[in-house]
Parts: sequence; C-alpha cells; structure tokens
Amino acid sequence: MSIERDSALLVVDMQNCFLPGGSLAVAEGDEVIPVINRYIELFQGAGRPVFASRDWHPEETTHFEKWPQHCVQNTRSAEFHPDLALPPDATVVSKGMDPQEDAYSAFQAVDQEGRLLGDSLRARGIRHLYVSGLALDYCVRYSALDAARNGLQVTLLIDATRAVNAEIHDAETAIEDLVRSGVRLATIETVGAREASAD
Ligand code: VGL
Ligand code: ZN
Repeated sequence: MSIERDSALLVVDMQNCFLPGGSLAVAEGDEVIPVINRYIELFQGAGRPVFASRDWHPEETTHFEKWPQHCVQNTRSAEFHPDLALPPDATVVSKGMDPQEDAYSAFQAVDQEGRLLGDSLRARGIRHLYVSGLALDYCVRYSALDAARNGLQVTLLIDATRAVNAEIHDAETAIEDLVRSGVRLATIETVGAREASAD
C-alpha cells in the first residue's frame, strides 16, 4: 500500500510567529520542520499535492484580544519558516483576514483566487487528507475536524505537530477529540514504510 492516489498533505501554519522566537511560539515547534520536510518529499515523490495554510491577520482584529499580536499580513512574522521546504507548486491558503473572526480552521482559508480549501480539495478529487503543522490544540485540531466533517478520511501526523498547551492537557484533549471523530494517527515510520514497500 502506498500514499493513496486520492490523498494530499496539509501543512498548517508553519510561520515564524508560531515558532521559537515568534510572538505566539509553540514550544519545540521547530522540531517538526525536518519531519514535515520528509512528508513533503514523500508526497511530492508520490505525485501528491501539498497544501499550506497560513494565519494572515490584519493589524487590528478582535482575535488579538485573545492572543498576542501575531502573523500580521506581509510581515516577517507571517512568513513561512525559511527551513520549511514547501514545493513551488504548493497551494497556499490564507485565513484570519476578517477583523471579527478567529478562523482557526484551514477550511476557512482561501487561495489567491479566493477559493476555499475544501473546494480546492474537492476539485482535485482528494478524499484523504494528511494533516501536519501548528498548533495541535488550535489550528490543526479545527482543520482536522473540519476535514472529517467535509467527508474526508483524515490522518493526523502526530510526529509533525506540537501544541500550545495553554492548559496542560490540551494536546491530549485535542488528540482524543480527533480520534473520536474518526481521525487516524500516523507517523513517518508508518507512512514512509508503506511508501517504501509499495509495488
Ligand atoms: C492559531 C492561535 C491563534 C493556530 C492561530 O494557527 O493554531 N493559534 N491563531
Ligand atoms: Zn491567529
């Protein structure tokens, strides 16, 4: 069995603001960069598309009443981490532009043409979404849940995500919630081994 022909990789919010040194840094968030790069290689090698979401806030938004200012449009903080090896043909989708909305889910994000992620995935015939990135207890959680609600088969790449953990059990709660919603868990060993043994 290999990475399915109808699958895609979603890389959630791997931006400077969420990485060590950023204004809303996820502890050890940088540890997932090389892991995500391996997933990107696997998916690209299998000819499967890569989607990358980004938090893309205006300077003023009600979202900053809950969080320190982060990922403001066209700032360094909002750029993808320079070590993230996104392929040139990755589809970038942006969310959080509405000054009154949090928009944690990548399914609220749109590409350059204004097309919602869910519509892009449908147009590409994607039925299985592999989810990676930051933060497990917010954007990754809501994105994976929305993917399942959209009728996609969803796999959370647990070695390619980290949590903010505002409360100590937030990562666990997120994983439990996702598993209850039918989301599967996988690591580079399981996904990569399946790919290596594919005929
Ligand atoms: C996120 C907090 C605030 C996320 C976005 O992408 O997980 N978290 N804005
Ligand atoms: Zn945000």
